[in-house]
Amino acid sequence: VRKPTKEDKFSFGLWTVGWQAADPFGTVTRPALDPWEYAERLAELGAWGITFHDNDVFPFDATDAERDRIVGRLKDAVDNAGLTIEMVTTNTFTHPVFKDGGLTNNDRSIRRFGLRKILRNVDLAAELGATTFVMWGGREGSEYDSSKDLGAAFERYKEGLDTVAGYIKDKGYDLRIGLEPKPNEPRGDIFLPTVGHALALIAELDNGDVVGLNPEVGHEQMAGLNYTHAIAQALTAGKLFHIDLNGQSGIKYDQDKVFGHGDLASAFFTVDLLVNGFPGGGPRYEGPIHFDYKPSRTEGMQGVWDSAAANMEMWLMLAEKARAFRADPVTAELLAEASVAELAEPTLAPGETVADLLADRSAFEDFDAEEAGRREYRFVELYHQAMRHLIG
Ligand code: GLT
Ligand code: MN
Ligand code: MN
Ligand code: MN
Repeated sequence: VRKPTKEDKFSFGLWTVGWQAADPFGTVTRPALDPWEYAERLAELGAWGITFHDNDVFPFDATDAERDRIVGRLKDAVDNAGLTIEMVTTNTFTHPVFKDGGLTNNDRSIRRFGLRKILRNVDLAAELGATTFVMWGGREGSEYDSSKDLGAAFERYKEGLDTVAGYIKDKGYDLRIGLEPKPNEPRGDIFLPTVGHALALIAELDNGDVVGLNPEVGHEQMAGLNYTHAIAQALTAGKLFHIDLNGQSGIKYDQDKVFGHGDLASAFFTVDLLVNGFPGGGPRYEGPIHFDYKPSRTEGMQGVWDSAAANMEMWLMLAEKARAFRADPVTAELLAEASVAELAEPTLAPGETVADLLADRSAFEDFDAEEAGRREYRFVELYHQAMRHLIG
């Protein structure tokens, strides 16, 4: 498989390769490098972009001078390496002040502090040329239902998002917010647990036009849901602003494995959708191919770079196979037998009214449901055809 190039638009969070592998049961297993060292190495591997939280780059309590110096140093490295800073996000989860959340904390003074930290980082994101501002509300939630006025929590979540989105619009920044759903971890239950929950909340916002989704593979799969369906719905809603690709094996803790190292068949169909689009056309995802994984705790620095490269290689291998799958005449025949193209045809004819439908005897009175119930779809054979391309 060919080497990744900038045209592939591969992008990585600095917190991915930069994860030192401390977990609830053990200390770090890897050293910390400076942020620009990660950036330079990612560029060498063929990445196009990087993303980061404010505090992946400078400390929580950095002075303005320190912040400017470190950000400037990173920006120089990024420019020299020909990288793009495509997304910036805010850490509102590590410091103890955020233990009950930022935007939905019961403590109003903490909510005001959280908003200020986010707005400050929106300015930085715009200054660095990022076009997506991810908001993962990992600490927005609860362990105990008695701990929150849940109605007020959703009001405050909307207030916070509308404030940030309104600020972006007032400033005229070329920036859109990508909400990142997750069902649990670190909170027992996180608000906006799935893509569907986030879409519903966005529809209630005043400034929802600049608010969309950054769905993560593992986060939907932790909830037992289908990632490809989730991004498909976000796409049709015009809300798929960004993606977090990684691997997860079933409903358990957030594994953040290499893309494809969890549910491989699901990863294939995710790539099929992103590379080939819906079979009948429609909205396409044009954004970065962003990986949000964690090199496993067993890995040293060699494993960090091996695994970063593995994400990109996995994408390239699956993209090649997905293209071949769609181009294969056998696939075309099976798609036709399955009536896949027919689903793109509106159920009512152009201009047809409900009254027309009610008057159409062929649609009901003369319709042979028994006969239609006997039709073949050959969905299994079509899926197996995909598997032939994937592993054949
Ligand atoms: C954190 C989380 C990720 C989010 C990051 C953005 S932070 O690592 O687990 O899924 O994408 O805030
Ligand atoms: Mn994750
Ligand atoms: Mn994560
Ligand atoms: Mn993520």
